[in-house]
Amino acid sequence: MKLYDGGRAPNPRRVKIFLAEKGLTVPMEQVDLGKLAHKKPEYAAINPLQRVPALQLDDGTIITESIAICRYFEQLHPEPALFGKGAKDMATVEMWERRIEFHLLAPISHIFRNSHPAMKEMEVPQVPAWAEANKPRVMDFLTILDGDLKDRRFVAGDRYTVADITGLVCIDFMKPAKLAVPESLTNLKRWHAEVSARPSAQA
Ligand SMILES: N[C@@H](CCC(=O)N[C@@H](CS)C(=O)NCC(=O)O)C(=O)O
Repeated sequence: MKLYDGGRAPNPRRVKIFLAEKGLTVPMEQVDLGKLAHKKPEYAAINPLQRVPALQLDDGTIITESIAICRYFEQLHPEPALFGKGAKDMATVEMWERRIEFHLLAPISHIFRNSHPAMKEMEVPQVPAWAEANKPRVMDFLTILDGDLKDRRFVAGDRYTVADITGLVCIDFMKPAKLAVPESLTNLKRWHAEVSARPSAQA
């Protein structure tokens, strides 16, 4: 088994935090996004979408999409249950995971990819107006999340889950996207401090 990793890029980081929470170690190969190694034929043969992460199993199967990779490990190593336990809990985790992917990770990615000079070869064409259009969307969703975190320790309830991992990665990804969490969102800041303090956040 081998995980094709992309350093501090947000999606590979989600998988690495997930593995750290499970206490798992997987052999990794670095794919240097800065050098556009993911666009070379060798990696395009692994993932024709030319994105990281990708997991190659011993039988040659390739799994891409961060959450699909995380689900693979969850099935093999059910504890701790990072996708929840039982119908209601699992649906709640899935709901928040998808909300955060669609309403936070996607708009932050659009902002970063369409405004950062380092992305000009990966996002062609860069559309600065699209970056601007997404800024209020990020702030609107953060305000909603902050309101929910008033009554909960973690994003999807009392236990740390994959939704916290995606949330943490998003908030950290705001920095290179030149965005900041407003000081007024105190519940969000409290949650971010707690999840950042976990050893897995070093991944
Ligand atoms: N939906 C995919 C997204 C993968 C993705 O976009 N990865 C980024 C790094 S965070 C990438 O490979 N970017 C390279 C590029 O855009 O050329 C997932 O969940 O893993």
